[in-house]
Amino acid sequence: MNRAPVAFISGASRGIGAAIALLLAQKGYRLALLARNEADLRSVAAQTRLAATDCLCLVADLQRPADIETAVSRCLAHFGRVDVLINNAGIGHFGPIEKLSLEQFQAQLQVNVVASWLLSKLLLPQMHQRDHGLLINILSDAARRPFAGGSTYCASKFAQDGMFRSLQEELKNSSVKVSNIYPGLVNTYFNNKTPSAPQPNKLEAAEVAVAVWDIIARNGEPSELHISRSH
Ligand code: NJP
Repeated sequence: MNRAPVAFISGASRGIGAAIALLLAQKGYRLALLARNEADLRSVAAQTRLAATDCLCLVADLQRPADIETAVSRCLAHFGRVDVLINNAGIGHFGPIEKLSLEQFQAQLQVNVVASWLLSKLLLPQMHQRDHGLLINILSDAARRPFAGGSTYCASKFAQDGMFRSLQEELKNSSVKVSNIYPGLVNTYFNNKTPSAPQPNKLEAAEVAVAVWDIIARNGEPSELHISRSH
């Protein structure tokens, strides 16, 4: 029986999620990678397999609860367990409220808030059963810092913050841990077709991945981590 631990990473087709996948593959993790873009997902999976990891691609749209349920079922059927859930996927719609649509706000809440709640709900029972597990959530400094043009993004990140801090309270007497990471700006594709131009005030996705690994290596400590370059 393969005893290598399993990580489930949402939003693993690029950016921070892909960087986490590559690092965890090097650390000996088996991986379930979720995103919509199958070609991008397979390209990340191919890179993780260079580290000889067992990697399952889960093509799913986090705006669709049925996709999420199918992805979790496929993952548990394949691996039998998930040790670490990384709620990373996120979208951002920015701008004055008059320029934003209700559909954008709803998508923002669905992907960032509802999907990470549902993934946690579906994967927690098997963690409780084994009395072992870790949830790592990629939030944002925008979860504590409102800014002009951030009405929908900040709403989603404040909501995730409240949700996962509540979950920390709910699980405080359990062996399952919840840790929240609050990055500042990161050099990724976020909201773009191409990666943003590297800027010295931005973190690299690989630095966020290292923070994730440090938390895994310390079994969920710290429960809250803020990382950024200067703004
Ligand atoms: O973004 P990006 P990041 N269903 O755009 C996936 C937070 N953060 O890595 O579906 C399923 O490169 C998408 O895949 P695809 C941020 O809020 C960032 O920067 O194939 N998957 C891709 O893999 C977010 O929570 C910054 O398009 C969906 C991934 O999500 C996290 O970091 C600063 C999906 C997004 O990759 C990762 O963002 C900060 C859907 N409906 C916090 N929609 C920053 N970059 O500056 C998207 O404080 N995905």
